[in-house]
Amino acid sequence: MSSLVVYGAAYSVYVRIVRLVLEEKQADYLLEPVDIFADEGVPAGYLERHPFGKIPAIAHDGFRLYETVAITQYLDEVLPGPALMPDAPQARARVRQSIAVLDSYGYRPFVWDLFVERVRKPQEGGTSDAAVIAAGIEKSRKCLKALADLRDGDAFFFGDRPSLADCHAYPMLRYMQLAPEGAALLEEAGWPLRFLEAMDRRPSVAATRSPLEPQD
Ligand SMILES: N[C@@H](CCC(=O)N[C@@H](CS)C(=O)NCC(=O)O)C(=O)O
Repeated sequence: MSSLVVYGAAYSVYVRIVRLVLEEKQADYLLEPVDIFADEGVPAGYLERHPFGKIPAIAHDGFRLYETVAITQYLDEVLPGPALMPDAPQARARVRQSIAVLDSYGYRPFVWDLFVERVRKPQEGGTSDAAVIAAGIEKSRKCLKALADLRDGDAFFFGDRPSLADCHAYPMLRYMQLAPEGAALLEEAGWPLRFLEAMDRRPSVAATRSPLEPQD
């Protein structure tokens, strides 16, 4: 039996992306806690797994890998279960393009400028910066429009079942939804609500719920 360890924390967007892929593949894995935001800093030894001190990293039968896009494509190729990449080269390119757009233009405004600034900062005793949120709204709107232009599915990004693009988008859009300004943008765009509803019905989402989401 193969061994698969994910190093990271359940609150992390990028760790959840990897775990969504694993759950969609119905793979067995162990989540080994690594808290890179600990007061003492990145845990001793973890830099051997990830020289930049970020999460996630994985070990699969001793094969070490970091960087989420490399991890998810590797897992999709080596694990049994439904393929999370389409067959056609142009469709595969669209999946990769959507992921690159999410990483390059979505993650910062969706997660940091809206969710962290509006929700997490006050929870931790800080004060939200209205200018950061205002700029985040504009950047998020632009990114949601770009993603809308790439998608060809109704609920899922491509076709009628999840792909790596859906696993990549869900944790970012879910956090964004928890900020009122984020929820309003998702409603304005329309498609993200259908996407989130479809993903919310999947066992993979229930199995990877973030401790930072409302617990009901
Ligand atoms: N390029 C990395 C990004 C991973 C990343 O940013 N992870 C966040 C947690 S969601 C992190 O480790 N942040 C710690 C830091 O930036 O110091 C990947 O794709 O895996």
